Amino acid sequence: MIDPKEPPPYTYDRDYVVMLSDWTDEDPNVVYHKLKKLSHYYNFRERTVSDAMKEVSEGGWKKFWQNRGMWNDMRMSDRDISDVTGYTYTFLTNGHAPADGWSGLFNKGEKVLLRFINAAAMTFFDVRIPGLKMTVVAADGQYVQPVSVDEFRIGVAETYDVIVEPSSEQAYTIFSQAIDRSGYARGTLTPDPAMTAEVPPMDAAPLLTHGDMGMDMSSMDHSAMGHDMNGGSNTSTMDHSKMDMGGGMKCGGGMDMSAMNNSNQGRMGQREMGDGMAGYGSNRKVVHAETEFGPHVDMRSEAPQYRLNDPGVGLRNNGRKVLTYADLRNFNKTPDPREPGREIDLHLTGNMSRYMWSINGIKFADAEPLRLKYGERVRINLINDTMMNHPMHLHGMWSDLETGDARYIPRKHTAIVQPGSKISYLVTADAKGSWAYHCHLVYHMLGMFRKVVVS
Ligand SMILES: [Cu+2]
Repeated sequence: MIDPKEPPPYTYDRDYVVMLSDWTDEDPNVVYHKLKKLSHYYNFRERTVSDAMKEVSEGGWKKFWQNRGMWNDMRMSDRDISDVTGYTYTFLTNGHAPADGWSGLFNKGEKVLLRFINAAAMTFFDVRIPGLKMTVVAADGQYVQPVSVDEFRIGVAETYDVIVEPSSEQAYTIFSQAIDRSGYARGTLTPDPAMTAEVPPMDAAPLLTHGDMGMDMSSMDHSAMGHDMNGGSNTSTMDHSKMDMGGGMKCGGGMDMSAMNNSNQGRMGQREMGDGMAGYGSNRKVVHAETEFGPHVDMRSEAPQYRLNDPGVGLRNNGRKVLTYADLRNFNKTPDPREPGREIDLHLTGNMSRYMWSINGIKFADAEPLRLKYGERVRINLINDTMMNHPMHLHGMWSDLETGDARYIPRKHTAIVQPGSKISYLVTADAKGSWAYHCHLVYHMLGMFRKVVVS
């Protein structure tokens, strides 16, 4: 443990590191080759006949066909959440499988600091401790203004420090569900090593929405935004005639949105992206580079949005207060208040059926390094043109994540870019040398990777 020079801006009576990870006995090369051959290899959540009958009985045949037709036309699945799942992974808390579980002791009335680290290869976790509020005090090791939550999503390589204050003589479960609900990691906070707590049931497997695919929601019922699509209501309000799904569709398992872009050119050209979102970075319209067109990219977000206050797929409207990036404000003033001198757009791209990943359509092996001038302040806009969450990790320099308040911009080293969304951060190029910049999902980083050179 490295102790800070100055004492932290909070007190606690004891602390634990809580490291979450995913373990498989399969050789990682075997896992990768399975994904290359069949990107859905580990996903058993595709729809079944009984799902379909349930949907029909709830919404009727007409709605059913509208929904299914839409997803099938796009050759996509709204259940495509994780590449590698609990089918092969066991999810661990400090190295312990859920059955035995790790436990940490406390005395009633103590303030316990839990330092969560997501050290998984491929898994996002949704963490909560039923019966306890968690006060988030640091993100990626940097102090933030305290925020009280019931739950938070932690991407691979992110860290969150939270304080809990168990006030009764009982055990509590640290429950960390995998994002696709294919399993969970379990820990216990307890006043007595012999005492454990109930493990809650996992939430339902999440479904992706049209917003998660970066689609324009303006023709949709806005009150429905932010809800997971539940075999029902949303699609029916979409104007299908605006979505030319015809000619441009090829590729299995993916969606070529170029047809859609073309048919919407006029309308999209006038649309200001991110309007009314001051403090959330650039207002420039999203443009897809030439390199983003080709067989190696099977989806481009039509209208990616800043969704900082969106807890993300599977966590929306679950009745709990879930941490979002919009809640993160630096405990201290923005370290470098300069306006950025320039902006760099990086599109996170891929072809999911071929399991190829890239940035701006160019995989690492073919990419030029990203060059920053020593001392400059730049804005990096990350646009997610895929259906997956990507935890983007920049080495060597901080990512000052624009979460809404320019005076207290939180510093992170890893930031989740939600599917079909965009985020921006400011970087002060204060470290000369060559740095790695990549998605932290191990099977994505071969292609979704850039070298950054500061000189
Ligand atoms: Cu990724």
